[in-house]
Amino acid sequence: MKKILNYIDGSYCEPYTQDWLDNYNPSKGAVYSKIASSSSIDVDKAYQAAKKAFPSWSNTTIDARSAILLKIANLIEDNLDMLAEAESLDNGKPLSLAKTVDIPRASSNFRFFAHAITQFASEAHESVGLETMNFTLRQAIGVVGCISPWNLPLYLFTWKIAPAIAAGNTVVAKPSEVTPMTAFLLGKICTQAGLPNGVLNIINGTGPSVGQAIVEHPNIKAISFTGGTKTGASIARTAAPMFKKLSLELGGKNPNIIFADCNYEKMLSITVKSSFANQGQICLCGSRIFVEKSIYSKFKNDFVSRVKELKVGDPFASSTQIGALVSKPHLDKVMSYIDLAKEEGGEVLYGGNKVIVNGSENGYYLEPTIIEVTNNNCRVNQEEIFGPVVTMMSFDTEEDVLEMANNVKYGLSATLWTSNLDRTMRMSKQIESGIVWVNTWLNRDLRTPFGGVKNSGVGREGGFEALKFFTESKNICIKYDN
Ligand code: TXE
Repeated sequence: MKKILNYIDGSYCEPYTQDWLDNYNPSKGAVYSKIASSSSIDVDKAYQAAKKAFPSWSNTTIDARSAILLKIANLIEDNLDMLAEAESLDNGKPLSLAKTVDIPRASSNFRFFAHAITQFASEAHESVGLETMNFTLRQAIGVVGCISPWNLPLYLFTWKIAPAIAAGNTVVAKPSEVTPMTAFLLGKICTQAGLPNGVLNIINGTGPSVGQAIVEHPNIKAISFTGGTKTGASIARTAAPMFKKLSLELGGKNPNIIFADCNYEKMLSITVKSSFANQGQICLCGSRIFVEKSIYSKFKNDFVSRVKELKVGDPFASSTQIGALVSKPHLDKVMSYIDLAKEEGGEVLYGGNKVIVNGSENGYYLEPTIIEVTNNNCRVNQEEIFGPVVTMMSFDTEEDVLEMANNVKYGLSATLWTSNLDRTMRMSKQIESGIVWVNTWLNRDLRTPFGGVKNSGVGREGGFEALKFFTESKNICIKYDN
């Protein structure tokens, strides 16, 4: 059976303990490869390689670093089909999605930061009249840790690694043990692109073992993490007393707010996507839909009939719009929320059942599910489900919906559908979230800050924010005689 190895100092290697985890193909519900189940010994080996590589890499010219990142971007593009197939097999997402979103975005991440680093400048402050000149150095931090989740595997893995290495750091990275395949394949691409040995080291294994060892490592100075809010809190508890730099991109329970004056057709088709793209396993999905009362029953009918048309099936079939959920435990978790919704008095308007796909009877398929609720305080409206499940309810006034949108512990993103500019400005300013999309969803310009407030995390990724995170700024103050 194929083995997913660690990538340390430019070479693939087995874990020190020779322990292995099963890797599942979610579309079949069957084990199809073995994953290195590494320990702190492997993490330290990776750290040593990264430490050795740091002096030279951090002093490599911006042009040379940028050129290598561009080569990685090109190689990802050249291997689009192979990587998309691997992603779809490992994660259960439709191949069409991996081909058009995940892998192209992984390539864009490297391309974007290859260019961004050439434009990254720092400030100078002249203290006029005092014969003093200050300037800011932004220096690479050293060895940094990047820990990523399973929902957008290569997309989010590269979103962290690209700025980290562009800024001159060396990296110990851990992909999710649920979806390690494309990160494993990236190792070879980095070698082909001429990335010096030790600049990127990839260690596979579980969160409590490998993730924890990265976070606890005394000399890994910064941690960039995307994943669940509980895990983020545990990472913060470990890293904060060690005074590490931390960027935490956590869960969401995002409101999708629909006013009667919106462009209805556009709203309807994008709402289907923002509800169910990637099986609803995107932290940015609009999982709480609020609809203005005057169009509520029309929306309810139209939305249900559109969602009924979505084709759940084998991720490799071209007609498939919704693939398999990522794992059996995750499917069970999502289904438990559907049961909870019923207990709480919610009405399942559509879906709620497992789907049996011919030839893939053990796959983790679930119907897209719409639940009508009457109270924003119920648990299904407050807790992150992270699957193909949305709730919907009506609202009377702008004030009411704003109160409900903000009455949740998360604050990652919000979507607003309206043609009223005054309302757009009023609401955008008051919604508690890191991102507000108006008349669109998941529209990403990589220069913009990305991250959440409240329990959705701390820190911002994207553009110069990411390069600032992955550098330490130092003020140099020079006094001179006139
Ligand atoms: O994520 P984990 P899980 C949400 C979603 C989901 C829930 C749990 O609601 O149902 O989180 O998912 C590593 N120290 N999101 O449990 O565990 C882990 O190995 C260091 C939202 O699968 O947070 C993996 O590499 N690392 C989210 C990464 O953390 C640890 C995407 C994320 O996995 C660790 C995924 C530890 N102690 C889930 N424990 C988003 N924001 O997009 C685990 N890890």
